[in-house]
Amino acid sequence: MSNTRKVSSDMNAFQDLFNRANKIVALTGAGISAESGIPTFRGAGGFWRTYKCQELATPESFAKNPGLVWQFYAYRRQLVSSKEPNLAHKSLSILEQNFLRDSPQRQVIVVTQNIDELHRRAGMKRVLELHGSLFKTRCTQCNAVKTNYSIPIVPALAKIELDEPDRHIDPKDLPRCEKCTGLLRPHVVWFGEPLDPFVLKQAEGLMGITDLLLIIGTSSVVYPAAAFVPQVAKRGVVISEFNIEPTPSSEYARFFFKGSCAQKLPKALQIGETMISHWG
Ligand code: BV8
Ligand code: ZN
Repeated sequence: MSNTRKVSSDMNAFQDLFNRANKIVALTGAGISAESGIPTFRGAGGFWRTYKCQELATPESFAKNPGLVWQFYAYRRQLVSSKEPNLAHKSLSILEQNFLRDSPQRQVIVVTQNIDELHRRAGMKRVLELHGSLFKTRCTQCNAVKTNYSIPIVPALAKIELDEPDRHIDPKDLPRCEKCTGLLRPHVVWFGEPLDPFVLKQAEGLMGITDLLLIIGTSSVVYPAAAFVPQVAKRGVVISEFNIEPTPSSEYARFFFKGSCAQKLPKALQIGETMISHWG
C-alpha cells in the first residue's frame, strides 16, 4: 500500500477537528512575524549586511567580534520595536482569551522559535520561548539575566542602519553588566548552543500531551524544534501546517494551508473580523 497519504486543505474538516481539540500547541517560526515586516532567516531574509544570519548567531562570532554581533542584535531590537504583531499573532491570543472565558477546559499554548516577543505583545499569555528573547541580556561573567527594552541599549549602538559600514566599537562601550561590569550578550540560543534544559523539557512535555499541533511559519530545519513534529506525529495526533511553501514537516501534516498565516490562521481558528477589530 503506497504511503502517499493525502494531505488536506479542507477548512471544514480541519475546523471539525479543531473544535474537538482541548490541548492545542502552536509551534511558530519566523514566518509568523513576516507580515509584521520582520525578515525571516531563510531566503532573502537570511542575510544581514553581507553576513549570513546563521553565522552571526553563534558563540564563535560573538567571541571573535562582539561589536559586530551586537550591531546585528541592536538592529533587530530597533526593527522589532518599530513593528506590530499581525493577525496571525492576534488570532492565537484571541483564541486563548476565548478559551479562558468560554471553555476553560480548552487550552492553546505557543511554543515559539522566535525571539521577537511579538506573541507577548499580541497579548498571548502562555508562550514558551525556545530560543530566548531579543529583549533580554545575559552577563558573560556572572550570568545575570536582565530584561532590557532600551533603544538604543547603549549609545554606541544607536541608529544602526542596514547599509552603513560595520562600526568598530570599543568593547568598553558595548552593553556591560551593572553588577560586575562584565560584557553582556543577548540572552538567546545561538547555533551550536544547547537550549535551556528546563525549557526543552517543558516543550517536550507539551508535545507529549497535545491533541492538535499547529506548525506556523517555520522551515522546520532547525533542531531540536524540528524534532517535535515527528514526535507528535508518532502519537497519531493531527498536525496542521500553515506556510507559503511545503517544509520537511509537511510529510507529517494531515492539513496544509498554503498562504500567508496572517490570512489563513484567523479563518482556521474561527476568529471573526469583529473580535480582531476589538482586540487591544
Ligand atoms: C543545538 C535565536 C546541540 C538566535 C535561533 C551542524 C552544525 C552545527 C549545528 C548543527 C548542525 N546540524 C544541526 C545542528 C544543530 C543546529 C541546527 O539545527 N542547525 C540547522 C540550521 C541545520 N541547532 C542548534 O545549534 C541548536 N542547538 O543543537 O545544540 C548541543 C547540545 C549540547 C551541547 C551543545 C550543543 C540551537 C538552534 C537555535 C538557534 N537559534 N534563534 C537568533 O534568532 O538570532 S534559530 C533561528 O532559526 C530563529 O529562531 C528562527 O526562528 C529559527 C528557525 O527558522 P524558522 O523560524 O523556521 O524561520 P525560517 O526563516 O527558517 O523559515 C521561515 C518559514 O516561514 C519558511 O518556511 C517560510 O516559507 C515561512 N513563511 C514566510 N512567510 C510566511 C511564512 N509562513 C506563513 N506565512 C507567511 N507570511
Ligand atoms: Zn555580571
